[in-house]
Parts: sequence; structure tokens; C-alpha cells
Amino acid sequence: VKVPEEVVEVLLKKDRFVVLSHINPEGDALGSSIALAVALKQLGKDVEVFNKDGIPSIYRFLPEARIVKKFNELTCESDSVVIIVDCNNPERVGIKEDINCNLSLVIDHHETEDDFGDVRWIEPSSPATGVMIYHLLMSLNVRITEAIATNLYTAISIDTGSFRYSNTTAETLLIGADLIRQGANPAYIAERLFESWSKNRFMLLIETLNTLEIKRIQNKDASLTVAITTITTDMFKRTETDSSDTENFSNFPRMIEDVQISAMFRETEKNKWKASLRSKGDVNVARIASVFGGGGHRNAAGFFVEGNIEEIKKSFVEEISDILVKDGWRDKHL
Ligand SMILES: [Mn+2]
Repeated sequence: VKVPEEVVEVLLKKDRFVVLSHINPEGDALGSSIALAVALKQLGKDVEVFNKDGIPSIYRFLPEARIVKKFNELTCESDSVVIIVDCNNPERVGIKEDINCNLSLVIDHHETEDDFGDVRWIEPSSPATGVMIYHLLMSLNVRITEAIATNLYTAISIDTGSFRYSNTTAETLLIGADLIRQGANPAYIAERLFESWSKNRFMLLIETLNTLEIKRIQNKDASLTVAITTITTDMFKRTETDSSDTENFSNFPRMIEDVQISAMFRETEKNKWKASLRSKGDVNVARIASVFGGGGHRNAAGFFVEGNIEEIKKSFVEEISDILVKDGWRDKHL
């Protein structure tokens, strides 16, 4: 990962920043936002951090988490630089209107065809935005405090499945090691992230796993097994939970030996669904998501869709089957 000079220059030259990340924020969005903000403050800058949905309770343990403010309508000073992290357009941030600011900077690792931002730093090969922020802070000669280390370790930990997914490299582990040296406590962070669920969240998981359907899709020289789970707004109501409680749920069906794709459909409002796709190895779910107007990475992608859920699931399976027939061997193409 090479940090563009332009990015360093903007951060050094300007004095006022507003850091934004995507709706339904998870560890990478939040850890990257907070770490960047703490670092900019260390450099004497004026920084505000906003997220449309605020900070979910499981992330409140993050040092300096209170820096993240929830917004309804975003107002920013005309001399502010807006920095969007872990996504790359205002729509993902939850903003419909134009952002009225001095300059916009995008720092993200999602593949994109968008072109929002005066300065864009997109690194699809980076396992997490947190990795990019780590390199950026090195370039800025920022001192990695315990607070920064904990936020970045969390960011990287979430996007690599605790340093287990195929995006984990020797470099990822070296950065993880350095963050531990600078004060991140891996056992504590893992406990907060993975073993601190509310009972309600666990009940929602049980209900979700009970919706599991396994589909085997086959053409003459290739086959794929897809696990589909469904979460309705009724299930949220019954268990007194909300969408922030579903983080990581789509990863559970990947535990099944033969399953290459896990697809979770979550109802956002009546007949509106958010699909989260996860895959193992070379199976590219970003390709499938793009058919439905979404996007993401090879092993984690998503899209929004409207309609009857049974029909949606049917066309989803058909679409995968079509790609499989068209392109043959899945490991190369799907
Ligand atoms: Mn990320």
C-alpha cells in the first residue's frame, strides 16, 4: 500500500475536517474514522466525526467512541474538508443533498465505478480501510497511541474475520503485531467484538439460522452450493433487536463444509430487502451483486432489492445458475 502524496498534503495543509463513514457502520468504518480523527487531533486539527446511524452498542468500547456523532442532516462549514472512509460516495453515507464543503477526500478499499471526491484514494487490494489509515498515519508521522491502536486493530480484525479470511497477508499480521505492540489488546478486543452479544441478539441469530435453505446449483461441469437465510422485520420486533444486531450473521452459514456462498436477505421495510453475500475462496460474489445493481469485494458483497422475498430468492438462484452456465468453471469466473 502506497499512500498518495496528495492525501498526505491535504491532511497537513488543511485545518478543519469532517470524517464520515457508511450507514450501518461496522468495525472498519468506525475504527478507521475514530483512529483518523484522533490522529488529526494529535496534529492540532479541528475534527468532527459523523455517522448517519451513530455508533452501535457493541462498538461503544472503542476508545474515543464518543467522538462519533449521529446526524440527521449534515451541515458543514464551507472551509471544511470532508473525508469519507470505508465507502466512496455520499449515498452510502446516507446523504442525498450535495455536500457543501471546501474539498472532499475519499479513503476506501471497495471496488467502485463512482467518481465522487476531489481526492480519491481507493485501494481494492487492501484488506481493510484500517490498513490504509495505518499507512497514512505512518506517513503523517503520527504517534500510534493505545486509542489509535485499539481502533485500527478492531477495524482490521472485523474485515479479515480476525485475521482468517483470504485477504489476510503477512503484511496484515505484521500491522496487527505492531498495533499490539502499541497497546491494542487482542484478547480484550476479541471478547468485546465476538463474545459480548446481548441475549436478544443471540435469539435473533437462532431465528435467522432456522430460516436456512440450502440450494445446490449445477450445470454440466460445475456446481455451487448456496445457503440462504432470511430476516424479516417481524423477527426484529419479536426479539427486540435491530439491523445493527445482524452484523456478521451472513458469515455463519459459511461454516457448512460444502457451502461456497452464503446469502442473507434482511427486510429493511415492507418488501424491501438488503442482501449480504459471503463466499469462500475464489468464488466472486461481487460479480453476482453487480447483476442486482450492488457491489463489494470478491468474498463479501451486497445489494438492495424490492419485491416478494420468495420471488427474489428464486431469481437470485437463477442468476447464479445463469452465470455458472455462461462462464463454466466457477473458480475462474463466478
Ligand atoms: Mn471495510
